[in-house]
Amino acid sequence: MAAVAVPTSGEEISAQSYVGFDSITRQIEHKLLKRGFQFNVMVVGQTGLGKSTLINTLFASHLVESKGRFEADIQPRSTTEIHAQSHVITENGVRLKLNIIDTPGYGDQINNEGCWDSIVKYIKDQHSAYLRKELTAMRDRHIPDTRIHCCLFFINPTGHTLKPIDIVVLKKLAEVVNVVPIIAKSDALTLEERHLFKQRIKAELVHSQIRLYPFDAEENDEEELNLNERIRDMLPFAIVGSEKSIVVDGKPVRARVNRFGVINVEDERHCEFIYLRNFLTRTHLQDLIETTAQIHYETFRSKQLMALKESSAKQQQASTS
Ligand SMILES: Nc1nc2c(ncn2[C@@H]2O[C@H](COP(=O)(O)OP(=O)(O)OP(=O)(O)O)[C@@H](O)[C@H]2O)c(=O)[nH]1
Ligand SMILES: [Mg+2]
Repeated sequence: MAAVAVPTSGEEISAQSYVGFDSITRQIEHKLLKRGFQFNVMVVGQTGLGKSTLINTLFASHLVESKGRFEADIQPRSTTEIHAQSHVITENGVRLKLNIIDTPGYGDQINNEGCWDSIVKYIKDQHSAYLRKELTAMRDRHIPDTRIHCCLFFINPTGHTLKPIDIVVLKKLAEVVNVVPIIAKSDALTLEERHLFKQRIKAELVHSQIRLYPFDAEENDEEELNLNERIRDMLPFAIVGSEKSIVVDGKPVRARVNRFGVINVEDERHCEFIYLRNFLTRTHLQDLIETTAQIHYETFRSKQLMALKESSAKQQQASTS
């Protein structure tokens, strides 16, 4: 009888007869599709930069109230409190539960000290709620996820530099959430000005030691690393938002009209809106969700658990002395 070679531990072998575990990807897919995906995006930035408008543009329907006027007699509306809205978007049988958190613009007070506090607190509160659910004895099999997966940070299109307040807020946010910077209302800049502004912002971020998403992970393959590099090159995305459709060549497009003509939001020669949309929905959706859980939430969780341990050790010490 021929001796059968015993595979060494860890060696890759293929099954001799069909076992069927290759269907695991279909099983996972089925389960995930049934549950759907939850994606939570937040918009942050100075007042009037088009945060509410961009949300509407992104998801191509009028989801959030913005200052954009439909009729001449409607007063402009400014966002006055942190406001979350949920929507379910279905595409080819995939259900995306989208939570959009609109925040009031900051930076128009004389004293802007602490204007970011409520925003950072909101982000941490979601981590805290998740941790509490995770720690309960009878925890649910599936914990609803309200953690912010992506924070779009709006930069004023001045063409010069970031405001000191922006640097402070960016720093605070980057500690707790995936921050994606965007140049708002980029129709205010020529392509040349836009390019120079981007370089300046990048240099300022490096100077202030602000490290933004995407982060390279050890498990990333070459393709993913290249993609991240391309995204980092492009950041901040230069965006134009609009809720209005204008008919161009017989087709309705999201666009703005200014003194230079029609700016088509979805035309990459005009702005980088489609790059942002692809990044959010096609290439980095899952990574934004994973990074939130594995980096930001994990940091929060270990800090909280350490604090809990310390306080219970102190209590014990006090009761024995
Ligand atoms: N030129 C230009 N105007 C824009 C753009 N996006 C929005 N606007 C206009 O800017 C104004 C403010 O837009 P909002 O979306 O309400 O701004 P916001 O950032 O939500 O404002 P707050 O809620 O007050 O912080 C509106 O009149 C919009 O039509 C853009 O890309 N370019
Ligand atoms: Mg608003």
